[in-house]
Amino acid sequence: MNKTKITEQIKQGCLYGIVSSGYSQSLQACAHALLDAGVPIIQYREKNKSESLCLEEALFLREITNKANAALFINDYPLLAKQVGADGVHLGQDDTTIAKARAIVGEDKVIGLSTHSPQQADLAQEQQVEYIGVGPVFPTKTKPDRKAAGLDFVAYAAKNSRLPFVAIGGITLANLPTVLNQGAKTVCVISNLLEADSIAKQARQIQKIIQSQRDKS
Ligand code: TZP
Ligand code: MG
Repeated sequence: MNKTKITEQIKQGCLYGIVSSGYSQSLQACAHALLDAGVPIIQYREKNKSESLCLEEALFLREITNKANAALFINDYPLLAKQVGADGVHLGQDDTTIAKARAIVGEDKVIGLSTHSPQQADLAQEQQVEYIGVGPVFPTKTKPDRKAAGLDFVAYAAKNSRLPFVAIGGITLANLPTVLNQGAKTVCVISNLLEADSIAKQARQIQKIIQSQRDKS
């Protein structure tokens, strides 16, 4: 998918899905469910798998995201993103530098950068990235070592970030309106989606709330 279209989508507001193993359904089933629900962006996030398995899974995700006309991002690994023709790579503060990642993925791909404080969000504005992650908004077992940055950080990003941002961390169907009320447009949800009885149904409900907030503005 086109880089401008993806960044515009993040700016306007959408659900950003992440697939990861360790949930009751397979990675493949999780991805299919998210795409069936029309989730436009999927990130592949695996921390402890072999390179060959990551390649196999990322290629599978590329195939099905292409069919669904959805964007695919790879967490942490610019080389893998390049190898599978992903739309971009998502980096944390301690991952490969933006310059190195850019040299690998190229100018026409999206780079996202996680930020955890207003100071990091400010610094990111000067970097060659297309969007920032903002969080964790709430404490989350998906990233237990990282203290919650809070709803105030979402409000700060909404007010000050020229880059589109994705609010992440502990977001659920129940607390989503609070996050959107702070000015978030796009949210990323992992456990509240992947642990749902019906991932597709949960994704549709979350997207309905995002859409109704968009309709108001
Ligand atoms: N970065 C900040 S919080 C987080 C990441 C990857 C985890 C989000 O997962 P969940 O389950 O939606 O809280
Ligand atoms: Mg990372």
